[in-house]
Amino acid sequence: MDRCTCRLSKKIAFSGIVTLIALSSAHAFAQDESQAWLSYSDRTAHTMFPRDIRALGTSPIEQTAVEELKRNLSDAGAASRPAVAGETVLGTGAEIRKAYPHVPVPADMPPESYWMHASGSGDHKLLIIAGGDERGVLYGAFALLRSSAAGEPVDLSKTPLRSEPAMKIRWVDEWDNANGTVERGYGGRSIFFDNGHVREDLSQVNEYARLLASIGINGCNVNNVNGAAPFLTPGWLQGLKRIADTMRPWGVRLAMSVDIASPQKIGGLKTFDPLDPDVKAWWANKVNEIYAQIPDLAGFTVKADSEGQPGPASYGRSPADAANALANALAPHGGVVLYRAFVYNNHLDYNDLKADRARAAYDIFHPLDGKFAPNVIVQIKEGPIDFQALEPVSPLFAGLRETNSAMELQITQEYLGQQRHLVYIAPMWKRVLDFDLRAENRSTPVKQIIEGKTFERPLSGMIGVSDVGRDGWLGAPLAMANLYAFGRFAWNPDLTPEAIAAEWTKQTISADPQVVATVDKMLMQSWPAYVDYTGFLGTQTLTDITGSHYGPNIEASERNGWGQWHRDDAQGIGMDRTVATGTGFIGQYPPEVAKMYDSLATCPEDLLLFFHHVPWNYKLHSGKTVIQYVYDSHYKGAQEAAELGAEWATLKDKIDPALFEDERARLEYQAGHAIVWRDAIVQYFLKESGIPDAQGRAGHFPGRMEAEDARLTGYSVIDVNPWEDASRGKAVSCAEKSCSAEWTYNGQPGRYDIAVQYFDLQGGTAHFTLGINGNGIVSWAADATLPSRRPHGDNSTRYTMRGVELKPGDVLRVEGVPDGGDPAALDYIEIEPATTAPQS
Ligand code: GCV
Repeated sequence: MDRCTCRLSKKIAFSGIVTLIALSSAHAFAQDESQAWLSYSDRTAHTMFPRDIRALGTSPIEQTAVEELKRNLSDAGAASRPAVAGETVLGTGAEIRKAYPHVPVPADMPPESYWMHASGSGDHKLLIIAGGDERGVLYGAFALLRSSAAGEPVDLSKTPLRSEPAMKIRWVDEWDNANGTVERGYGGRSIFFDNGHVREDLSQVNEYARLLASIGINGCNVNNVNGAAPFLTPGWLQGLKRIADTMRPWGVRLAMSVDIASPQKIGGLKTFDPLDPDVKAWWANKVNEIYAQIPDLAGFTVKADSEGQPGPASYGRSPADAANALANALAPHGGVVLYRAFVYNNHLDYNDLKADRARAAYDIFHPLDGKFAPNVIVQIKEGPIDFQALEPVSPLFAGLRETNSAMELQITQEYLGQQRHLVYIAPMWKRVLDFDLRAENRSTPVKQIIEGKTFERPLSGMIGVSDVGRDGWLGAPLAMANLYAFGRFAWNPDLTPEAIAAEWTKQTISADPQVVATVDKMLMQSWPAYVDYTGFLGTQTLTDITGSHYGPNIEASERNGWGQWHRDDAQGIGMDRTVATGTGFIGQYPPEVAKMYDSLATCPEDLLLFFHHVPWNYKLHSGKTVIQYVYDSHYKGAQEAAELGAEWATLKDKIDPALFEDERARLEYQAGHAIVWRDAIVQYFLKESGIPDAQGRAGHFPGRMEAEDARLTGYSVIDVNPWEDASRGKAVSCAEKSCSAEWTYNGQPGRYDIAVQYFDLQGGTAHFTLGINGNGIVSWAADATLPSRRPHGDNSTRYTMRGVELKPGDVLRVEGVPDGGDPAALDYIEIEPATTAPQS
């Protein structure tokens, strides 16, 4: 059966009634953020089903499914829904067939699939949820709960609902460290570990596994791919067993990252050469020891010969040698090895115009195609560099035809605003999934490759680096749409980002059509906006690539060994990756795609500078020059970021007030930080190219008054590094108890918004006051948690006071009071016509 007959875009109808979108006006606002899209609040969408619920089997997973349906019926808002008489019965296909021989359960249900059917009437309604196995039963239960959020009504008595996952491997990876920190995690400390141990309280692990199960995730790798060796020691294995036991009732299998040097690091061997017989024996024994405690361990993930992690290259062995050594140990137990293709040299020579990090994965893994054991899956990041704002698809997906492959995506927003910026990544993922690599000159979209269809691979899938933490999972409520979308795509990559956004919004925030339309619009706008203000025409995210990966830092990617280069100079910009004159990376793609990228005429312009080096005045198809595009796209991007806040403002009084205020503040911050990005990139490339902005914006800020030009008391002028992160490269910093900067206003009288641009550093909470003519009008604390302890684009922050009456001669004064390591540094103030109407 084609999985798209699954009709998940339909609401479920059961004997005529049956779906309800609860829009009670007596809001309980009971949703708890930790439940995310499973809050079952009275605002969100609900499906109705017969209230007597039972499972035919006794397995923990079937019992979990029953409990989840009951939880839905007993949660907030359920009382306002009419009850449906009759029975909801869950079981595997075999169990249902035995108990209800008349029910037409399909004979060919694959593992993890589900089938739902309704019959009967009055008090004898019967809703059947059958699973291809126990996990399928649980997925069916969650599909039932999701169904009213998913689309048009369908009568289950006439049209049973059937669905199966597109991909076998649907895992999340967590980069949690033994000490409880999470690498690239922005939602607080680990839910799994603390101070070198598995946490005593695993209740959040239980809730997380519930969320994962609801979107069909079947594996969770809990420890970081870096520094994994200690996790194989006996004490850790006992703790990991507890995690596995907690996730098992949700059908989520534990996986773990392993360090390929473990035989030496913790095993006492003199070598970790994967071909050494003692090393092989060590792995076999270790794996037996693990399975004795965790009989359903899903497998190992390996990062080797990458970013300082040890690897087989130390012994002249290949990734296949290393992967197979582990795979052979795991095979008797049914475990798999996810061997990461993120292997590259981070000491490349910038002066070598042929050097190219993008080439690494294909150069290393393509020659090994067919040499991996059947239970090895090569885990390939979606792009050839590293989760940038925009990259082309990795050519390796087409380069492995006799090897299992899976795609690694990042749910945590490392290079995408770290959850402080709203970026719904599903449209980017969709672009990757749908990209047709034209392998063998035929249609071979990436999604079909990782479904295992294209090259008939038995194992394949999607892995999302999630990095949840204890503070609201991803640390930002709307970022949870990304976790949700990841699972939904892994189940069905033919879904659209728009449909997924609507499903998520209806279940998480509200089923009110205006809310759904607005939130979905915002989500869909957010990634293009982020690309517009952070990295243009394929230059990737122009951030500090050796540090925080957050704010603007254009030179950080250049002139070092990391290879995230964009090669800009006074004449032009871009990496020449063509076959004839460049690094030859383009030649790694199948011929039709390579031809498209190789030619300036056919290369998609949003990736132009990823593939080509062009002069600043190179004309795009629109007739606009590249440098003018830089100016225009950044002004547009900052404007788009501001619009997100304006759209959200229309939802006041329509959604949970706490959520409204939380996201309002986030979007206000984002709009300010988008201006930091815009100004950094625009002023940097204005200086570099020497070509002015045809619209006169770049380098001209009519309403801006620089801190270094103010009458300063206590403040000293400092150079900001990198210079582009401050207006004109300078700011003022306070080494006294308190300092002030004063400007005299000389513009037209009227109502204005006054923005104060300051640096909110870690290590203290500075305080600021903005005053006019000696009267303080507003104070605020610089108490955000932003990367870095010195002033630059990571922590440049904007506070805006709106609707202030000003007349010529008014004296504006900002007072800064440093605290600890935060010197209350100031960049400028900016006075712009008020954006809000006066209060009547
Ligand atoms: C786990 C990027 C990240 C690293 C990460 C690495 C990887 O380089 O910045 O934090 O390390 O990718 O995927 O292994």
